[in-house]
Amino acid sequence: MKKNEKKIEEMSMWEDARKMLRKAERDGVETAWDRLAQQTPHCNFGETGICCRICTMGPCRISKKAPLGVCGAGVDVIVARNFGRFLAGGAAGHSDHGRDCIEAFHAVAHGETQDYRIKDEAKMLRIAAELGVDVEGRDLLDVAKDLADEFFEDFGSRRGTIGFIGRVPEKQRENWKNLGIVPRGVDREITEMMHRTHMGCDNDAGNTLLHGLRMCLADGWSGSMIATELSDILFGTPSPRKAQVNLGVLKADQVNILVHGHNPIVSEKILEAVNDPELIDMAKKAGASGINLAGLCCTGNELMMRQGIPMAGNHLMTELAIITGAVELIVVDYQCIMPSLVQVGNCYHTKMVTTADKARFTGADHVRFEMHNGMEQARKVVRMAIERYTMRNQDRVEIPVEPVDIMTGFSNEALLEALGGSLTPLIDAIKAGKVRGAVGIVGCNNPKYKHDYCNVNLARELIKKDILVLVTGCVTTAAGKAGLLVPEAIEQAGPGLKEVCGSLGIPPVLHMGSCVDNARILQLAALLANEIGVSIADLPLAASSPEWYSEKAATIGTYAVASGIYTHLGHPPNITGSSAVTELALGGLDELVGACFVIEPDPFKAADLIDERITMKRRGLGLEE
Ligand code: XCC
Ligand code: SF4
Repeated sequence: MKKNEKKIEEMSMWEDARKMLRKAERDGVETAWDRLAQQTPHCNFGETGICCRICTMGPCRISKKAPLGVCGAGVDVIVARNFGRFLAGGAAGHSDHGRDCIEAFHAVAHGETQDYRIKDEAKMLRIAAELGVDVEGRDLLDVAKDLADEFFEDFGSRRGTIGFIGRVPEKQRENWKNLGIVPRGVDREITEMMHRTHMGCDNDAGNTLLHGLRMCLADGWSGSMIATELSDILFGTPSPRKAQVNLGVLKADQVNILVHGHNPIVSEKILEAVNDPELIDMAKKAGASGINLAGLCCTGNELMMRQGIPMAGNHLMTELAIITGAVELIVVDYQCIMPSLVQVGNCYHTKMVTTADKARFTGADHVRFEMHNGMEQARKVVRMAIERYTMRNQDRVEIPVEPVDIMTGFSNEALLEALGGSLTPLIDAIKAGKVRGAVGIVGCNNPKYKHDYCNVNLARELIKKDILVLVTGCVTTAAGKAGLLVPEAIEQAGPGLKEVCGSLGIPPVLHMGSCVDNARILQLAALLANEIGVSIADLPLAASSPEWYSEKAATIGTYAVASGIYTHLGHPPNITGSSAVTELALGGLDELVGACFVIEPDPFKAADLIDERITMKRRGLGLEE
């Protein structure tokens, strides 16, 4: 028992997680940490990226005795191809989510749905005008039809470049042109990556990776950016508001529903349904005091940013949330949903419901969400949850902690408003060294780390150094639980950041949204660069994903680097079998795009490395001796 106690303390830094891990042991429930132990040690060929399964002359794995695959491919080519396909998976994930947003918007524009509408008309008109759609004196829905078509065009291959290319600082665009990495279309770049990495195509590791940059740029500046902008248009542009985080947001006496996944198209409707008086009445008849909706992962971020609904947890909390025994139903769309949730749910009374045909889980109930029936389906899901409540065993319920308050909702629009309408105060603060720079800490959890330890400590260290921190994705919940997402957190910041954030009444760590919302950070970086008249690569900025796990996180890191933002990762992707690929990622890219990756598992050392880089960039701008 004592030994396990220690083990559990090493698994997560949080009390709510530890208590649920102990409960999992008592209840005989297996979690990701147990399965990681079963999978350790990992296959060395896989971990270093030197196993090729691209054709059936293989599979081939590279060793001293066998340095070439059957076709003659060497280790650099094999690693580059594997990594290229890894990045393609991430780009496809975000960008297909973006496409789903366009389909929803298209359906609204064409009057094919009553369940969705244009909520931020001003933003829609602004973006339509930005992309060259005629807006003067036209009917709103006509503009929307044209804008939907504009966005759809970004996915094809008929155009020379993606639509938002105008947002990229000119110096940078020129550089991309010279390198041949201006992104053309989202689907085109992803398809081309699959083509290039077919046997017998791109057999030059550097060339494959350059295309990887282009593909990831298409994800960041198009697929993800479209997802963000359209979600704002359909559901409202986030503005600062309060919310709460951790497992304490679950309510022992209410019907608890969790939304998990990424796309607000589903979760926004569930939120509407839980506020339906008829359904609340039904819940009361079933013996509950009400219906409680909480989020997980990125769709949780989306709802928290716009509507202030509470966040139950991040990636590694998803199984643990069910282990509270208090969750009636978990409704998911896609991405980052562990298949194990079905089994964990079966250990309690928790029903899992899938909504997207492209993400079905054996053992879950499928309630297909379509544009025309979103509201009806959402009500159905909520009714299912209420029925489940009568099956709950209250003796098995344990809600481990009290919730923690946070502040959320920092879209660029909101940030600009907080700054009084222009970036000048922020730029002045950067010039004066009060805010020495900014770092986006983004991404996931990974059971290979002590859960959230690196996410939280990196954020803490950076704000101490007067570096503003922006968070998205699963780092949000980590920062929130650590008390960093409230204005009072300025007490933990360095004197300059404390002064600036204190006078604006904002936290030193700002929540900017979900994973696709990293596009907000790109846009902010571009706005700053344009305002100062430099390229993004010249700015004192960095990005970090300390505990990343997913293909999407690697894609985000790659578009950050390709956009000129120095990017820290806690551990490398599966590329270390090739020194050529590794050296390019960790250094060579700096000469090409003005930024590269850096790997450092220790958050304190990582903070120092990032700090050095920011100092270097400040010197480059003449801001520091
Ligand atoms: Fe997934 Fe977006 Fe990672 Fe969290 S942070 S584990 S990718 S939910 Ni993007
Ligand atoms: Fe082996 Fe070449 Fe086929 Fe890869 S593409 S499996 S290295 S023969």
